[in-house]
Amino acid sequence: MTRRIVCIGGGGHAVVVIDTLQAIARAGADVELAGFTDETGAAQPVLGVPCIGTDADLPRLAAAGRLTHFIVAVGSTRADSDLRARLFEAGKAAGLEPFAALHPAAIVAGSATIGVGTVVMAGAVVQPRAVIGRNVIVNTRAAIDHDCRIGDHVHVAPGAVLSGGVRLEDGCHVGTGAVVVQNLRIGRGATVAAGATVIRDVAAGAMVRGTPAR
Ligand code: JB3
Repeated sequence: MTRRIVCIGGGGHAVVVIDTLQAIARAGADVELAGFTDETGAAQPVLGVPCIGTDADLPRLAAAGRLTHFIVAVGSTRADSDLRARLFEAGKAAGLEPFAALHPAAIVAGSATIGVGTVVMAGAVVQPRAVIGRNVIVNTRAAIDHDCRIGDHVHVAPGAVLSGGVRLEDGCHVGTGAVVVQNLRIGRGATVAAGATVIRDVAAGAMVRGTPAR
């Protein structure tokens, strides 16, 4: 059955999510990108995909069968760290299923587990026995090595590297190009700044930066 997918959000992150879904469709998956929602409900098309309203329209569109699945396509959460989690719950409350989108040019080991609603962008690598939660962003060229465990609503930004056995708790953000050495734990909602090198555990809610990160 065709999955009719809506992206929740229509900004910079949505461009990459939409391109990923278009690549998946070109590779032969039975998916249709029905549109995106944003705060205005009246934005210009993105890569040819129309804005179909605001999030308030989702229950009606789901009930009419025009949509079956969703992806949270808002990436930036600096002003509101729970936004992606809230939008995930809103999509489900509208009666839609979260869709996991793996770009055909991502490498995902057969023994890795990818949660619902998670996106794995082009050039990312997810190694054996990694377990990735729900509504996670594994952004462009990020590397998740063997046995990592990643919670829900996490963002691993472009080019970030997690060595083997790293644990990221729910809602973490690992910034662009950051490195986390093996077997460390990054606590719930913590932020690792872009370019940081993390060599010890990071407490829940903390923000660390620099090399070594503190
Ligand atoms: O660096 C990279 C590769 N990507 C960045 C990404 C992680 O974060 C990107 O360059 C941007 O810095 C940022 O992308 P994002 O999150 O799409 O931000 P922005 O381009 O500012 O667009 C935000 C979009 O979210 C706009 O279309 C808003 O209308 C929409 N939005 C905000 N709140 C919402 C809501 N859309 C819906 N449907 N519902 C909301 O509650």
